Parts: sequence; C-alpha cells; structure tokens
Amino acid sequence: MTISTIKTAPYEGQKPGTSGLRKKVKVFQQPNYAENFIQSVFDVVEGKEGALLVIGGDGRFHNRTVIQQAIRMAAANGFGKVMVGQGGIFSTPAASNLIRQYGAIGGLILSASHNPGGPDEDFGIKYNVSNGGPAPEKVTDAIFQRTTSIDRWLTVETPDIDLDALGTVDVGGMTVEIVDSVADYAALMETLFDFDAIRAMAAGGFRMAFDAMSAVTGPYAHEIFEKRLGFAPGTVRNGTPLEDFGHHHPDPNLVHAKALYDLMMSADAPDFGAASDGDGDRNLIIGKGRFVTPSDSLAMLAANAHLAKGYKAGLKGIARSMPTSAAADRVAQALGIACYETPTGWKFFGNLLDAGMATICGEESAGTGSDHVREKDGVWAVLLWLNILAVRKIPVDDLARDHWARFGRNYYARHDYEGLPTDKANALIAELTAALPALPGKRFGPLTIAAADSFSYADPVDGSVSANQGLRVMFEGGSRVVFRLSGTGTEGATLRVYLERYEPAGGALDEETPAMLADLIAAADAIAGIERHTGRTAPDVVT
Ligand code: G16
Repeated sequence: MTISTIKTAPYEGQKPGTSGLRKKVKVFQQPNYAENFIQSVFDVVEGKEGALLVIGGDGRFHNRTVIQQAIRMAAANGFGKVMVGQGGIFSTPAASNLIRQYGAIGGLILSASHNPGGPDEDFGIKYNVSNGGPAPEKVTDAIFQRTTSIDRWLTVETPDIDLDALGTVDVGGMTVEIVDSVADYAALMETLFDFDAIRAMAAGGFRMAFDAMSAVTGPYAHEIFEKRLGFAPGTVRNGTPLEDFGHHHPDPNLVHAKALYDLMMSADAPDFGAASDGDGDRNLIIGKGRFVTPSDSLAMLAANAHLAKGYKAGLKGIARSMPTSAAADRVAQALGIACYETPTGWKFFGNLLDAGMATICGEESAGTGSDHVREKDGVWAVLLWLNILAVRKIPVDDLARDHWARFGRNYYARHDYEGLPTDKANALIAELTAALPALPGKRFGPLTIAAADSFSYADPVDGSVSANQGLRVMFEGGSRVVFRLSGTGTEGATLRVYLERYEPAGGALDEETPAMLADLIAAADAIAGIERHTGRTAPDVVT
C-alpha cells in the first residue's frame, strides 16, 4: 500500500450548513474539492485510529465517485473499517441507525437531500457523529476552520472496489464491508411497530400509495410496505433510485409531489398517501381528501404514539423547530410533558434525545422522527401513521378533525422566495432586525403585534447558545409570522416566511388555509417590505 500525501493550496473555506456541505456537482468535481472537505472532516475526528466509519448516500449522480474517494482516504487516515451500503445506497436514517448499532465513530452521508440531482444539479457531504446524528455546531465549526488552512489530503493508491458485491474486501490494510442497505433498518422498524396489525389492515383492503420520488427510499419501501406488510405490488411508485431522480425535485411537498396530491384528492384515492425525499428523511402525509401539514402530523403522531409498541410507555417530551407550528405544544401540555423549541436543523434535537428529554421531534419542513435514530425518518413516520390508523380504524380525515376538535387548529403555510440576490435578502433581514423593538403594539389590519424578537436558543443540555435563528413576530391571539434565510440553498438566497394562525377548539376549524392566512400574508409583506426589497410580488413555492 502506498499512502500519498496530495498537496493542495488552501481553498476558500467551506462552511457546512444545516445539513452539511451542499454545492453543485460541478463544484464537487473540481480537482481536490471533495477530498479537501473530507480530509478537513477526518482531521477533526478524534480517535479515528482503528475505528469504524459508515459511508453511504442517496444514489444521486457523483455518489459512487465520492464513495470510492472517501474509502481510499479513510484507509490512509487510519480508520480500521468502513461499512458501505450496497451500491453506495443508505438512506440518511438507515445510516444513522448503522452508526449507532455497530458503534461506529461516525459516518459520511452523501446527499443533497431534497435538492435535485444530476450532472448540473446538487451534491452534498454531511458528517454524522457517534450518536448517529448530524455533527453539532462545535464540530462543524472546527471542520470549517480546518477547510480554511488545509494544505494536503491523504489517500492510498488502490483501484476502485465493487460497490455492488456484498461482502468484505481489503483497501490499503483497512476492511471494507459492503452491507445490505435495508436489512438492519427494516429489523429496527419491526421492533417499533405492530407489523401484524398493519398487515391485517392491508389484507382487509386498506390501500396506500407511497411515492419514493425515484430516490433512496424505493428499496426500503418495496421491502417493508410490499414484501413485509403485504401492501399490493404497485403501492410503491417511482421505487427505483435514479441518479437524476427522473429529472424531478425529490422534495415531498404539494408542489413537487403534485401527482400524489392529485391522486389523493381524486374520486378513486386510496386510503393513505405518503412520499419521502431524496435521502429518505422527510415525509409527506395525505389522507383521502385530506393533506396533513407536517406541523399537524407531528402533533397528531405525538398524541397517538402510545398506540405503537415502541412508544407504549409514553413520550418523555416533544421537540419542534422554532418555525414549526405550536400544534405540538398543545399536545405536550395535555400529556403533561415538556415541549422544546429549537433552531431549524435536526442537529439541535440530538442533545435532547441523548439526554432522554424528548422522544419525538419534528420540523415544519416535513421532518419527523424519534429517539430510535438521530435523524428525521420518512419511512418511520409513514409506519407510525399506519400503526395508529390500524389501531384506531378511522380515516385520516376523521383523525385530523378529532384532533382539532380537542386541541384547536393551527392553520399554517410557508412561503419561499428563491434565488434572491444575497445582498438584497441580507438587507431585508438587517432592516427588519433593527425594526423589531418598535413593532409591539403596531396594528396591521385586524392584527396587533404582541411581541417581536430574533430567536436565540440556549441548549438545555450543554448550555451552548445559538443566536440569530430567525425573526419572530407574534400577534395577539396566538398567530405568528417568522422570517429566516435558508441555510441549505446552493444558488443565491432563499427567504422563508412562515405563517401560522391559531383557531381554538370550537372556532373555525374547517376553513381553507389561504383564506385564513390572508391577513397574515398582507401583514408579513408590510412588516418586512418583501416586495420593496426583492421586487417579488408572490412566493416561488408555497407549502
Ligand atoms: C431546510 C429546512 C430545515 C431542515 C433542513 C435540512 O433548511 O427548512 O427544517 O432541517 O432543510 O433538511 P434536510 O436534511 O432534509 O435537507 P433551510 O435552512 O433551507 O431552511
């Protein structure tokens, strides 16, 4: 074995965002680029000598190339073993599970999540730590620091290995095990959910449509839903992972999963519709004639989770990201448990889960998960919904109405303004930040501002503080608008405006969301000057 030290000029620091480093494929294809970043990760990992590393990705274009590079570099950096998913495939939650199950020191997850894939699209690298979760800020900060001064990367001179053949091979003195991408994950799901009850529901004629969006959950969904649970062949749509996701945007929302939405609103809709994203951590839930917002899904799952065997002892707490609606807070209150409000990004849930302070977590961006792994988990969310429906034996729509009748309803929407010039987006945020102290008491139509602040989070476990996590404008009566800039885009800036209106139990629970949010939408533009700053009169995406 030869260990090569490849010298490279320091390159412009690469800052991992909420979910690792995301750039265009063409950027990752530049000489030394991916290697510089991977080496920066390896340089900050303590105790890697002889340790196990998990490597896999969502199968998008460039996945196999970077996996081969990462394997050679892991060998040269002294890891003892790497575990790689067959064909280079691991969903993000499956990788999180493997890290935990086999006591790995961490894992490299190659994905740009819900962003499109292909030679002209997006790629990403994320490092997860030994609890199976995304690296916390102190680690991503250290990786970033390292990227600003890195001047060499290490590799062994060995040929590519066969990523499709299960089994063990040696690369430069390090063991590489190619494992079944699905088996351990499916076994974990069987410990959490009552597969017999779901199987009986399927055998009784309950029909489901699951859209894997030509992304990573296809093999997981075929195995679990069709093979193990007995849903009819064809239940899983777009179930083969493609390098370009069939030219689609693998983001399970009402815009990009429109075909599923249209099916679920049609006369011959099946009983249950669901979708997952590029790397399998997000989920979309639609009942026959009823879309369930991710914020509501979190609240409804939390209220019913005890019906599944993995959660029958009850929940220790609930956690939600700040822009996620307060629907889950009302469930936590009724259950007599804590509800934590964290900044956007799954990494902020890790400490709460590790400390046993929360069991279920969720984000408005279609992420829901629990303490079974340290990532959000699309297939898990679908299975928990199925388990609950199998026990309660009511349609999704009835379950939602029941929930609102008890807890009230948080009407909710997110408006995204994409591809904005970064300076204009920054100017909007800076001006609004300066204006926050003067906002309370101001009226916008029927709405009066009760409070306004820039969200700052003090982690209750390690005391670390994360400031500037979004601007919150709270109105009297429980309505709210939140403004923040995306940390995951790869082109320009994306402004996200989160709109939420609370109607208490006994109030107007069966209205159309756009009409219920009209006053808030007008107030949001007046408060932030969206059109004045950006020239945009309407959002690009409404979810
Ligand atoms: C977006 C969402 C966040 C989510 C993040 C990563 O971040 O708003 O809620 O945590 O993506 O999600 P994934 O791991 O599925 O890519 P941002 O910063 O773009 O708003």
